[in-house]
Amino acid sequence: MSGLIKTSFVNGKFVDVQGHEEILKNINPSNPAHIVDQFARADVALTEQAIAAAKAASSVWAHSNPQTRADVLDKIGTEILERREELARLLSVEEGKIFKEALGEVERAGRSFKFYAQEALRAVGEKYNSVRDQVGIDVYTQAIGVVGIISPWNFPIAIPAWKIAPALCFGNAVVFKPAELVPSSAWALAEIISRSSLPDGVFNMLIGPGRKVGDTIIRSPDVHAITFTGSEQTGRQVAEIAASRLARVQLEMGGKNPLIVLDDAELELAVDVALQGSFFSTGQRCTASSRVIVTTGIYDSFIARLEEKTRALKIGDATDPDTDIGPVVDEKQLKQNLSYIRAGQDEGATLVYGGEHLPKENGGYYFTPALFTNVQPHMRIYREEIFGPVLCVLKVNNYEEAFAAAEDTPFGLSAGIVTTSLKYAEDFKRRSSAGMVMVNLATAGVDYHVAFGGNKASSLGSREQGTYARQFFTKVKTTYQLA
Ligand code: UN1
Repeated sequence: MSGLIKTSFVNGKFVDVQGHEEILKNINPSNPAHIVDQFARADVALTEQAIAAAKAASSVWAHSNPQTRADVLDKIGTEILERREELARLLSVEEGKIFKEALGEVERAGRSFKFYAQEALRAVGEKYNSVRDQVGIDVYTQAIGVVGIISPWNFPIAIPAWKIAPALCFGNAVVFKPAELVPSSAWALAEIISRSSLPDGVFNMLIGPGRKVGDTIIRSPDVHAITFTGSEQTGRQVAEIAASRLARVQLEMGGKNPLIVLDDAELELAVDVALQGSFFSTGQRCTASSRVIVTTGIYDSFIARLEEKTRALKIGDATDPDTDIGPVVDEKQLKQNLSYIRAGQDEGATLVYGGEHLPKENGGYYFTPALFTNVQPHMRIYREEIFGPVLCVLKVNNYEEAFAAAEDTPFGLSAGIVTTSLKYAEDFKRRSSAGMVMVNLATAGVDYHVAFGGNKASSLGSREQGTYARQFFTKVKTTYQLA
């Protein structure tokens, strides 16, 4: 542990420790005795200062030269990529994601900044002839103003990056609140941003609790738009408050993503896609496949091979190169996983393997990936998002039954199918109500340069990432002029 107490970043500097703040300890879930960092928690007053600083800086940044914005974003992206190994180690230690996955996440964060560096230079408008003589019309986009960014713990750097980069790219000022479980990656990112030549106040980061910091951001009349990734329950509250004051909102919430495995699938590929989508990153992804829907012909061989490969997975310290699955993020999440395992058993599902707390000397929050069969569609483990490595298998007779089962959920983030049939692959892509559909690929693990998001209870508002992000981070202006 570094002796230093780290702080929030407001109006161009890391604030001084006052001495009266609550102290937040960032705990390593692989080894809870290890305190990664300590933070002085921001309060309502500091959050208000950050919002005021963002408001004051927003109009200069909104009208800044696009080359200036491109250079700032490119510089941030370059440093993230240059320091990828160090940042990945930090991420792995604070979140429990294995190093290889953490490295992928850091690269994605760096590349998001690089993508939006280029996007800052792209054309933004259209010219029209008016239906009235001698009138010209321009339609183009402008910055919205101040954007509130609230990010979750499961992607400590990639999600902040794919929200902050487009916000800055399109000329907005930012008030960013990372999840309290993973402040160290966010702090490292803020430190990189602090040296990027952004004018003071354009970027602010507050490390503190949702009930104070998050709430103040969401309710402030000076925050014009809020982008949030997290639980459905919190997302609904964010949306209600934002709607009550007519602020723009973008929500990415839960998933209960289906993966269909058809008789004609290649067995090894199907098993690997299920393992990757359901168990990797400890199942802590809103895109994880937690419902695997399998047709009868391949069912027995699929389950046998899946069980064999699940048993072979190594659970351990996230930074150990031999580890396949790191710990659960904290004790609360571990207890929640265990309670869902009991609920599944009580409702009559068969626990084929896993679902246990795996005690180790250092007391990490280790949990063996769980494989349930004999699952029925009404069971809680099949309907509710667990956010852990818990895979429920549903047996069906044919593609049509599989399709109906896949659709039977309040969520609609991602959906996958493993098949060698072009007909079923095409049909599934066309008819699925999910926002992202994968064929012969895991439901989780997406590119950084294309639209990301879901439908139904998974998402609200326009898409994140890629060129689609412009819709959320800008407003449209239409001008008319007499020639
Ligand atoms: C991915 O699967 O690559 O919170 C990204 C989440 C998502 C991101 C998933 N917003 O899990």
